[in-house]
Amino acid sequence: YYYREASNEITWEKPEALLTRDEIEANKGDWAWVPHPTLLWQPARTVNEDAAGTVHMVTEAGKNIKIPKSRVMNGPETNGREQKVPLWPLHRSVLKHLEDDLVAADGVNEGIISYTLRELYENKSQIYTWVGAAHSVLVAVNPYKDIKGLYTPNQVRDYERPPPNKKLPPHVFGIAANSYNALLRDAQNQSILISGESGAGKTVATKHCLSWLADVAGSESHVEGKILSANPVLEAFGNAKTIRNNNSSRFGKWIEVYFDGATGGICGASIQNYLLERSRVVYQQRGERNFHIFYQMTGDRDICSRFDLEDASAYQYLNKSGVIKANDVDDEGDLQEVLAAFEELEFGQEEQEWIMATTVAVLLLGNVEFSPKTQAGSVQGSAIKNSGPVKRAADLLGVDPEELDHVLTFRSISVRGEKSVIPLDPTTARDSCDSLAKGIYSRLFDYLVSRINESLEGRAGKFIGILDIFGFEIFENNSFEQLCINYCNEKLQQFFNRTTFKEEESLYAAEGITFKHIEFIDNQVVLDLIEQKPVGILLMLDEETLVPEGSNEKLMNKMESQHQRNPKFQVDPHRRLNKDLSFEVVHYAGVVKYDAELMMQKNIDTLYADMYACCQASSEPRLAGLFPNLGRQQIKSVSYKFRKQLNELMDVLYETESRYIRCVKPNNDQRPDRFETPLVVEQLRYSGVFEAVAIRKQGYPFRLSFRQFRCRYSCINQGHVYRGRDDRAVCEEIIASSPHTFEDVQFGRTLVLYKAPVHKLLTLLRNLALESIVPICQSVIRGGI
Ligand code: AD9
Ligand code: MG
Repeated sequence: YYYREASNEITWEKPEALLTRDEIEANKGDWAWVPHPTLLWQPARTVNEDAAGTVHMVTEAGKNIKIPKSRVMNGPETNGREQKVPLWPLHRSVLKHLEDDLVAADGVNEGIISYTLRELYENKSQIYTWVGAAHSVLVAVNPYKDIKGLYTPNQVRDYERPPPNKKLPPHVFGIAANSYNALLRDAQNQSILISGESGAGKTVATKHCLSWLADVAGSESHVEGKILSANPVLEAFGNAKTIRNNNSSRFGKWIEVYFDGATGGICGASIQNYLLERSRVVYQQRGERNFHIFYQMTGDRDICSRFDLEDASAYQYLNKSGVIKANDVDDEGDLQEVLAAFEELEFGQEEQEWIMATTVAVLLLGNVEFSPKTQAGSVQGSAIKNSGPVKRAADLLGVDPEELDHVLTFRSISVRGEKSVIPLDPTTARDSCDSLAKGIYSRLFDYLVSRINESLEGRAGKFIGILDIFGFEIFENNSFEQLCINYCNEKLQQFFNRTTFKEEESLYAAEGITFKHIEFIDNQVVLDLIEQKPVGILLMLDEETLVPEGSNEKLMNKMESQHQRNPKFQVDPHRRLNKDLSFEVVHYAGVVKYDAELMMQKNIDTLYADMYACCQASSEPRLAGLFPNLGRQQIKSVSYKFRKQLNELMDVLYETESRYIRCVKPNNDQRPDRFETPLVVEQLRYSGVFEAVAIRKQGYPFRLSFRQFRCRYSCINQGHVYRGRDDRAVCEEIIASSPHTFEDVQFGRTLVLYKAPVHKLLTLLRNLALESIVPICQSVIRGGI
């Protein structure tokens, strides 16, 4: 529908139509989205099209532009699928009345969605936008600055008890509040799924949800204080400065907060962690840091003297990446918070001492140096050059220093049942020392999580679960880690599509209205490619990891012959010639090229048996406890463990009512006031926002109770008096007695349901009605009443 401003009359033309070239000619002056060099899309109106194939247009700012027809003809519609689409027509009034709900906006295209988010962000400092009137999906754009008054106690209270007659703006507290209210009302478990790429604001959003719940549902046992205290500990050991985020979480987490059914107060919580980035312990790329805790400890005078620690620059695991001090990271202050959190979580003194000692031991393992041992002119293994770090590490770990020395330089293998010991050359010895450091650190992290869980008083009652997990990743080089992460996102995307769609249909059924079956994209084919037994990529990888002669190359060949006909799996036809070990997966968010070069190595999570036994024999019961006896079949791959965790999580999620926060990063420089549209649009596509808007729009995205509808729209038929009548009858009459035709309005049991074009028409008529009423009111006021 086009609202022609000039004549101030409403003309009703083809709804949602896309103009053809001929129509562009015939519809001169209509608004449309056209390409823009930096904003991606801008609104402009057609003037004419010349014979040379150029379209002449005028932008919103009055600038004349010319666009080759070819550019105009190719616009990516909805979620990025390329279509032959001419100009996207646009409702002029949209630019005046920005909606804070993307479903209420005009169409599902990049133009309107990015325009809405940008205008709200830049001109109104409004970082939150709803997707749909159900307020179960929120888009949050990271402001990279504190927005005054956004998270005050007043705001907390407003979302707890919404003031009558005040429409609250979209807010992360709104998501928390909706979850909490639904939990109390329906006694059903709830979930909040937070996604977005690194630095988008997931962890901050998680903290806002938790702090809102703690403020509103705090209990006498003060367990909410402990829940908030878990964070500094987890962040010290699990977060690090990366080039994308100075405080990047290097693990995923799922927190369940439990509520007492009778009082509504918090009564406990539990945390599950996923895929800690262990490799960071021994290596960081330039400009990044190791986990915060190492710098916190080496920067503290007291801790340094207690553990005989030197400055961070003295440690190989810390001094290779070029950064020791990170901007905006207050290592000293954060350490004090960690220590206070340990107290709050009731970690004993001796236990805290052990945690620190183990952390120091990991650091010392990085300083062990190996020199070649030569025999008869050839290298025969290695010897430890500097005994200091090994002795000290052994002491802190409670293991025998000679034993540690031995397991670092030799490995026992068994060939056909016979055991023998082989010496390790310096490079292999260094690698295996690194794997010991990673093995100890990641187990220490698991230990912290399980101790925090003990302190959080466990599970009872209904819960709200919050998921803060890595978003979809496409890097230049993608490997095993990205495959796991993207697999996880693929799963969550399926969950999102299925539940959104199911929710829509069950609402229509409950309202007793007729509806068309909603189409949605199910990504089961990609999921099968990755996880199906026994030929999914991750299963084939596990299989290859188990066979003695397995190699990444053989894995690649097997995958190729198994999946060559699968449309979601692609390899370069010349790959064997070029010794290329890469394959592509067509994910819902885009095509990702994975390198299989190190897949097997990355999938193995076991320490060499000797090292394992050495730690198991530690005189420190806590360390020994991290290395339990394993039966052979218990030695599982990283992928196996992650798949198991993920499937368990999915089972839990399918039993909850879910809400979503899609976090978006407006620029790559962590700077305020800079909104780069192409970057934002890309993320919206990855997080399925276009799909979400499309699903909601297919159904009846607008639903008001009879009362709400009556209050809002009885003004459109001026002169009609509805006083004293039933709400439903009034609603029906508002629609029936209007001179305009409303297509697709449904009256359910409790709601009026309708689509975007009807919403637009109603809003327009209401605005026109109010405009004509306001002057009367003003003249009445001026008249002295
Ligand atoms: V990562 O995948 O863990 O690397 P996150 O968790 O998505 O990432 P995080 O929440 O850590 O990102 O946010 C990054 C930074 O953005 C924060 O340290 C803040 O400086 C900034 N930020 C995020 N959200 C907000 C906000 N609502 N208001 C102000 C914010 N600043
Ligand atoms: Mg984070």
